[in-house]
Amino acid sequence: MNEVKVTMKNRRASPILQRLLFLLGSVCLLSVQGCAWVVVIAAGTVGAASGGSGGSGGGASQTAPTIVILPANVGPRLLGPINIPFSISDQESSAVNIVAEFSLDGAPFQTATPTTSNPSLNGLVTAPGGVSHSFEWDAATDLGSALEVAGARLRIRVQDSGQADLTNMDVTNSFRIGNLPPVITNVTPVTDLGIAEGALVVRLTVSDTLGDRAVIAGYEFSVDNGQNYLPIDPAAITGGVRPGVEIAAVAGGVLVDFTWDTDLQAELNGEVVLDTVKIRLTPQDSFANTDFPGLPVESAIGFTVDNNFLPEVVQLIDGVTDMNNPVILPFVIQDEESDPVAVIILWKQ
Ligand SMILES: [Ca+2]
Ligand SMILES: [Ca+2]
Ligand SMILES: [Ca+2]
Repeated sequence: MNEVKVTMKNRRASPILQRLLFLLGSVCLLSVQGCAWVVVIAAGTVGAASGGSGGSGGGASQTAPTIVILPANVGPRLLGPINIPFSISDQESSAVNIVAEFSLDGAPFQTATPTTSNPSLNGLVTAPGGVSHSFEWDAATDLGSALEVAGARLRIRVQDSGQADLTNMDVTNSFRIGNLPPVITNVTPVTDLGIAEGALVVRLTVSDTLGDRAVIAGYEFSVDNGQNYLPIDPAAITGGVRPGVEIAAVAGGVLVDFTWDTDLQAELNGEVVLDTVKIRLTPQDSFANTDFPGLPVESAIGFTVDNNFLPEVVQLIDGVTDMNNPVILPFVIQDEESDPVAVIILWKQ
């Protein structure tokens, strides 16, 4: 009660205000516990009426707390708990309350769900030089079924405990949350009449919804119509998107290719000398230095790889002509793959 009287004397309150304060004093008589609370409200009201600003300090007036989110630039985050550190300064070191809100891709701000481990949003300690706190946002809950958002912003508004003013705030930059892996489509070996021989160009389309860079993490082939796959030897992959080469994928897809040396593959493990083959490729996202493998995609149809060389007669020794004995004709056959061969012998006069 004493504090109310002093405030009135200093500020020369108007008759209307004097009556208001008298009423407030009466409320205090009815409830001793409520007195301190009413005095604070009354003092703040008088300060505003006399033109005092929130930032002037001094006397019983309250300056509004200020908040700074740190760091200034929030980088991309994986979908999950997102920790946003901030600092709150208050001239009177008042306990403060915060309200955390988020906005996705420019939509209006709405309440951000704190994680269960996040400390209370009320009664945060402050100091004139600032006190560090953090807000842990349960972004996965608020994003619902969205696994990837290009532009999220989080803002935190702050008020002195018991004050209604929430105008002081800070907002993050627009940052990205989550990731969808890249997608490969249209794996198409470029063959002549469906038959590949030697170096085979394989074309494919790679897309990523947010344009992340991608690599092909798995190159495989199958000779049993896709039941089992074997790795394509890295030494047999050249050009274009060979292993480790990053692809600047875009949402609409980018057409790329690599060359598979099927002949070298045959030399290395003999699997594709003459076979009906399928190819399977697995993309991987390089976003945030984490592995986001996409689904493996196989070539839609099988194609024939034919690196089987024809046998050759490399030596034929003239037989000895002797009408009384069989004619003996020694010859040498060579085959690159040591295939068994059939021999047809023709003669003419
Ligand atoms: Ca304050
Ligand atoms: Ca991605
Ligand atoms: Ca052969």
